[in-house]
Amino acid sequence: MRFDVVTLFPEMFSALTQWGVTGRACEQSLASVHLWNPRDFCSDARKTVDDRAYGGGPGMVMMAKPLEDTVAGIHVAHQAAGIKSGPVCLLAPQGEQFSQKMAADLLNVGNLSFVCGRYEAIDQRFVDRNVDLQLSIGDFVLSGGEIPAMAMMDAMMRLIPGALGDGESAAQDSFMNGLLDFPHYTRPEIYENLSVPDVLLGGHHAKIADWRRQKSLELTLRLRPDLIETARATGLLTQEDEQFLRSL
Ligand code: 4GS
Repeated sequence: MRFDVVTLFPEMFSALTQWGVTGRACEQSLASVHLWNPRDFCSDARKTVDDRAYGGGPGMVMMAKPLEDTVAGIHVAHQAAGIKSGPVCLLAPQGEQFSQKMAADLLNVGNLSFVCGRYEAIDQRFVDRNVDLQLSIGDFVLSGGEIPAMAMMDAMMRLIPGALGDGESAAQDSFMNGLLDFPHYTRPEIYENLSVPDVLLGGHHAKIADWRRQKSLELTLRLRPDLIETARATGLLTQEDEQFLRSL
């Protein structure tokens, strides 16, 4: 999977490409991240990428032309590499809220390009002409789209077959089954007078699986009842799950 990212701060992406699971995915060429700085597509000596807003008000606006030339550069690179350009995504609070399902779905649409805004805003004409999809990581305002882009690429990269090592599994992750994760424990068996639940020490695999499923259901019902509704509506709950939920 190839990602192309338009950003004024390409160095930030080493946080994604140099560390941990995502770093390994890049190293093994399971994913690649190509960084594009709009400053490299400016025609003026000052390399201007922003200007004041028409209509006044505080804050600068990113100009359409350097961004559009950068996106055009990405398409040329895709053509040269003989690959299909996927959607161009803008990271913005007005976008659709990103989710685990979207991470899995976007993995199948092919190569993705992200546009990371800085400053107050982006000229709307760039958005109208070039952006296919607006995505958000939540209802808050960040100073740039770089962290949301990295969050989304992280969520997608770890779903690529082979990205997770032995003993790590995306299928077992919280949310892959539509529910919150169950509690986890490791050594020591007693920590500050607190013991590990007995069932986890017994080695009875079916009982352990039941306990974990019930903890997931219990936690999800308590903390995120909306997720129970969605899981039910999408057929992710069994008869036993429903029976257990009624018992709570
Ligand atoms: C988000 C967000 C965001 C909006 C980028 C103001 C700089 C900033 N992007 N989810 N301009 N929340 N973007 O706050 O995705």
